[in-house]
Amino acid sequence: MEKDIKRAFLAQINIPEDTSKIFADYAKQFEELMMIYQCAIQEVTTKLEILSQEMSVRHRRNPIESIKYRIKKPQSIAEKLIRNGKDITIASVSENLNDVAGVRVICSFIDDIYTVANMLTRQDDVKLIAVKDYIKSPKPNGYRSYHMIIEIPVFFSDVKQSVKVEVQIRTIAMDFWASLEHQVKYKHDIPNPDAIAARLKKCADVISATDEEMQNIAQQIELL
Ligand code: 0O2
Repeated sequence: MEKDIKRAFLAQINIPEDTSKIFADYAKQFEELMMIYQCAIQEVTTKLEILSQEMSVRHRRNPIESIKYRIKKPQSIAEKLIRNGKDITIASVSENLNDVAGVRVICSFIDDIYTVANMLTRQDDVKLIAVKDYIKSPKPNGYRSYHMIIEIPVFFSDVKQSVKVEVQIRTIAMDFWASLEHQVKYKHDIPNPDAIAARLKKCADVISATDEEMQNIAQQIELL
């Protein structure tokens, strides 16, 4: 069943047309897998929305500014599997990729990031698989964000399935930076990319200092 999965991926990214039955079967399996990830995203965003609603009513302020989500595109799924030397099969997607389902939480202050991470991971149906703290250890390019891989149960008509979701938590300023840097990364006709990277790194440092100072001010006026 697995041997020609690549064609199903290609179908998803609309490269060659093929009408064979086997091709349709793989495409269907891929669609089902994406449905499972979509449902997992719904579970996690619902948890976060409930926390946000509760914090708005019961507490002085809500640490969650906004919630975004995305399913990784078939082309990016295939590219990442190839980059990591993994098989291009349906089974390989769930075995080797942790970030097909992605949820991003935007907070005002740095401390809010850790508050939200704790509120989510202490729920007893949330299993924490891995953490990457790019705030305490920023990437060399200046990228800052708190990443968690969590596993949550999704209840279908006949089965309970554990699904991995990548949760990225960052401040408004970190998100602003990451979205420009992401666009730069995928633009290949930039003259003098090293100079742009250096300017972005400078912005990341300014943003980090600003995030810290904003938090200090908020603490001093007892907002936090
Ligand atoms: P997209 O477009 O968001 O799908 P791993 O998954 O652990 O094997 P990986 O993928 O390097 O290894 O994990 P990591 O470092 O946790 O990064 C995962 C995601 O974080 C990326 O997904 C980006 O969304 C974001 N990210 C990480 N580093 C950077 C960075 O330097 N700049 C920006 N703008 N975002 C970053 P994808 O798959 O790269 O992209």
